[in-house]
Amino acid sequence: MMDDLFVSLRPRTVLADGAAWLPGFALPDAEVLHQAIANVSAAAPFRHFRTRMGPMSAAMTSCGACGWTADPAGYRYSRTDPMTDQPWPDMPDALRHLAARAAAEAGYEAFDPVSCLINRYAPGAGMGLHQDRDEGYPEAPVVSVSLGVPARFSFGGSGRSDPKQIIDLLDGDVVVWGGASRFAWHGVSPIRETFHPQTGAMRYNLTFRAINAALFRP
Ligand code: MD6
Ligand code: FE
Repeated sequence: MMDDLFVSLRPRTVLADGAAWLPGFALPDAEVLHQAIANVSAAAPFRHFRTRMGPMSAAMTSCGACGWTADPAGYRYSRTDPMTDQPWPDMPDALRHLAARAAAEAGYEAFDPVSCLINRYAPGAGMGLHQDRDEGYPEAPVVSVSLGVPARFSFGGSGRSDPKQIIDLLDGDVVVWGGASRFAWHGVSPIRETFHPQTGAMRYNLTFRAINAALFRP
């Protein structure tokens, strides 16, 4: 009841051509999502990748046929988890279906993600401005699900210094972007210290991606 009220107070919003914000879309699946995060991270633990710029403040893991990895040499999608040398855990069907339903809501039919990157932000963690451009599949959108404490998200254009929209992503919010917005610059401000009943001080973000198999690395 209260959930319905809050959802109706934050209507679906087109952020830009190809990009839609679906407030609360994933709330009915929250339990399943939390269970999936627990299962995936039991097999493929959260870790802070080190890049040329130093360790990332968000901890990450993945599920699906490949996972996003980083080291000082660069970024790539790998078939195995470099921490365990095992394949990444399977993507649960419920997650794949949620992502496909969200994509369809935003006008992208038949979205079939092969990878889900899971980011975990503790208070103070954030993500600098970036583009998602390692997927080799520009026709497919990225579907992003936020869980737990809020995040201030900046969403710009395809030029790094284009004007940014600032939006607060709350528990259960989904953002879908593709088309003309597929290479929009975006980032997450440092997470404030607050509390969420399911996640404590943490925020989780799941991004579902279709990736060109030719780009997978071992
Ligand atoms: C986050 N999200 O929300 C980080 N990338 O924590 C992303 O970097 C992102 O939300 C591509 C598409 C959607 C996203
Ligand atoms: Fe991104």
